[in-house]
Amino acid sequence: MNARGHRASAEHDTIFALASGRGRAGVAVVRVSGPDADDALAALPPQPLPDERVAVLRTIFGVTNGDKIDEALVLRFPAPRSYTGEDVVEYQVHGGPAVVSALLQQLGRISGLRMAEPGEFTRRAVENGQLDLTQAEAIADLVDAETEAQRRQAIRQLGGSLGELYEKWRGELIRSAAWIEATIDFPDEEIPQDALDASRRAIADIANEMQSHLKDGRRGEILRDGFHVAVIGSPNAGKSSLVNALAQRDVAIVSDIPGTTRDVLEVRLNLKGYPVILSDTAGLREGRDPIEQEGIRRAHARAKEADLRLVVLDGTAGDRPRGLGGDIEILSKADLTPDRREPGLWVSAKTGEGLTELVDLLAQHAEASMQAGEAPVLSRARHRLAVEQAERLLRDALVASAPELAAEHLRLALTQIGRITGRVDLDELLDVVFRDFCLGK
Ligand SMILES: Nc1nc2c(ncn2[C@@H]2O[C@H](COP(=O)(O)OP(=O)(O)OP(=O)(O)O)[C@@H](O)[C@H]2O)c(=O)[nH]1
Ligand SMILES: [Mg+2]
Repeated sequence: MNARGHRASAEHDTIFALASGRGRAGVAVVRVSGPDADDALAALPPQPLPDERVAVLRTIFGVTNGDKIDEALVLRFPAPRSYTGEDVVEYQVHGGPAVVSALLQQLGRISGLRMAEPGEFTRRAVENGQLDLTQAEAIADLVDAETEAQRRQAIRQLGGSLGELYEKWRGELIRSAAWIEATIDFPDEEIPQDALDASRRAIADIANEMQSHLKDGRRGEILRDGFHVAVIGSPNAGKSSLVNALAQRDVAIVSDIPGTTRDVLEVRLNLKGYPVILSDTAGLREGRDPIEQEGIRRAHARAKEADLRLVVLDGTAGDRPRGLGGDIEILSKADLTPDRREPGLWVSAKTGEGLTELVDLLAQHAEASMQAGEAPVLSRARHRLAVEQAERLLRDALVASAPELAAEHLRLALTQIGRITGRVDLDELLDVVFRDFCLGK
């Protein structure tokens, strides 16, 4: 076990994989991690190891037939100062698929080496205490980030801000738990009352902090997943045309036959740095056939789930449906309606009139529900569930009728928090803190 209580991975085998993207590219990166990484480097071909952390140009030869594979830049990152915390070797080769597969094949022929499973490098980084789980998630988010705001959130989380907050809570709770456990384990000792009072106050403070941490309008999760906008309205109102115009692509079928759209169709947009997912839906009316009825049922369901409902009203129609439960209403087909008596945002999918204003409006709504302040935000439902349960358990601990019960609630709360960052080695930590606080001083 290392300082953070994670098992050192000396018993791990050595793994390798393409670390960069698939397909042809100028350069591809192949990573090798594990105790045999250096030996593998020294085997292709047999020659002394380069200095650590210095890029060196090497000609790579096959182990079996001595065939020249490629000229590569190689880098060594000896443990523990590497991504995984193990010995790591990286090859930068020319990014052709045949080059990459030849190198992977050669590595596979070295005994003790095997292909990495998806995510295995990062998993080892977590196991070796290089990253906590929230940081591992942040790496996945950073790789997936499509917009500026997503990138900012991921990089902040990678910096450890979220993990640090949870670790701070965990550290304080462990102290409080230690005092309460002391009253149980050492009933004859004099446990200072003000220490117990301070513990209770700390628990109450953290429960309140958790409460406000949870009251964030799901902004971190929305930013990760995208802000969902359901486009709803009557058949033929121009919903699909509008979605196509906003996406600047011909994604949805448009026709003058009412009831054209049946399925829910999603397009991802980047509106001023914010990820927005538009859902085109079936026009709402009494469905004519079972398929259309199912489409309408899906439209209602999507509207309910969405973060925002954009109602498209047919600008050319005399009577317009009201009460569709929209957050924003727009009037369509502005180009066909030169004589507009009705106030509102008029939009034309055909001429582009009003689209800039609509994009601004959507971006404003997206920004308002995603923009984060300086405080670290929950970015996954997994975090939210754990914090919710932990808060409840802390409140239970505060009103518990006996110290044994309070201690049990606290332990469960600690486990919940520990699960978020991946640090659940509670007993060990409790022992350490307990020794410091209650016995040895
Ligand atoms: N001139 C003009 N025609 C439009 C505009 N928007 C839509 N239309 C026409 O209106 C008709 C219906 O458009 P759609 O986009 O298919 O309407 P919808 O709301 O998706 O209809 P459903 O899928 O049936 O619910 C088509 O003939 C479009 O070409 C517009 O801005 N200007
Ligand atoms: Mg449609």
